[in-house]
Amino acid sequence: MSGADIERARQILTGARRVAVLTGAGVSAESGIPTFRDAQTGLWAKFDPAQLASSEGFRADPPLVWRWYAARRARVSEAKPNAGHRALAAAAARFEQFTLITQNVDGLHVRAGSRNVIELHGNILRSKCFAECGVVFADPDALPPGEPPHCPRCKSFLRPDVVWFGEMLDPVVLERAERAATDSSVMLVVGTSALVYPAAGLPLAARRHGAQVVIVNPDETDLDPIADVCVRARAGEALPQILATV
Ligand code: BV8
Ligand code: ZN
Repeated sequence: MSGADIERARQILTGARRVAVLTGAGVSAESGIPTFRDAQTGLWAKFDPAQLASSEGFRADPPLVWRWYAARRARVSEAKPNAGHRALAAAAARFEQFTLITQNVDGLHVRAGSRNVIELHGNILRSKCFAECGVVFADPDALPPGEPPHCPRCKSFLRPDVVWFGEMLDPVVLERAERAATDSSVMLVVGTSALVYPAAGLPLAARRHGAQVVIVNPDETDLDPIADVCVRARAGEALPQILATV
């Protein structure tokens, strides 16, 4: 992590008026939640996450998929927001417009105090009726028993209220994210491999509308070529330094 990159990122954000942030699993890694990349260690190593995170996967084996989400939900419930989440929450008030767009379903940005968070892919702590009859459980502790439990209204299965591969994002949510990106003068991209669409298209859209792009990621990503600066560091280390005095 070069001081020069931190300084460059800080310069770009200092004085910026409209900031949009896109985060991925990397921002929660320091909270002990494995990224998608390294999620497949241990128990779930033999499963393809895109297969588990799909309606085909759920139909093929509802208990398996439900248990996978239950295991992830338990990790999320134990986890605490880290310095990266907190730096983003604290920085918001310093900008005319600050929109936090996340691919994460862990709810840690909101728990860190961030407002105006756009959860592109839903939230793992919520469950809903697989048949979309409208039943939603916001509190995992209120879930009926069963793996998966049955919907109390139509007896179909319950499923996690997340966007699965092959499923459309909520058009209202996506439209809000696209507007925040194309309105922004700076787009901060933190902890994402930028391989999943339409989320990965947001920094490109921001760039096309004249925004400067700042990336924070210890590794290279496909987005690096469009960035004004790539800060090769972990979010929990870099974000407090970049955002502290802007
Ligand atoms: C859809 C919720 C209509 C569920 C998720 C265009 C081109 C190609 C493919 C497509 C396309 N359009 C659509 C597709 C298909 C597909 C897609 O993008 N496939 C990919 C794999 C190629 N998209 C969809 O299916 C979307 N729906 O488009 O519907 C449609 C349908 C079919 C065909 C056409 C159109 C729905 C996508 C949403 C799926 N749901 N999550 C759940 O969580 O269980 S996606 C899920 O995976 C996450 O939400 C996230 O989006 C993604 C994982 O990416 P990251 O978060 O970036 O995590 P990753 O582990 O990959 O990387 C971590 C990064 O952090 C790394 O770079 C690492 O270096 C860095 N890092 C590590 N530690 C740190 C760190 N950084 C900072 N600090 C650290 N400490
Ligand atoms: Zn139902």
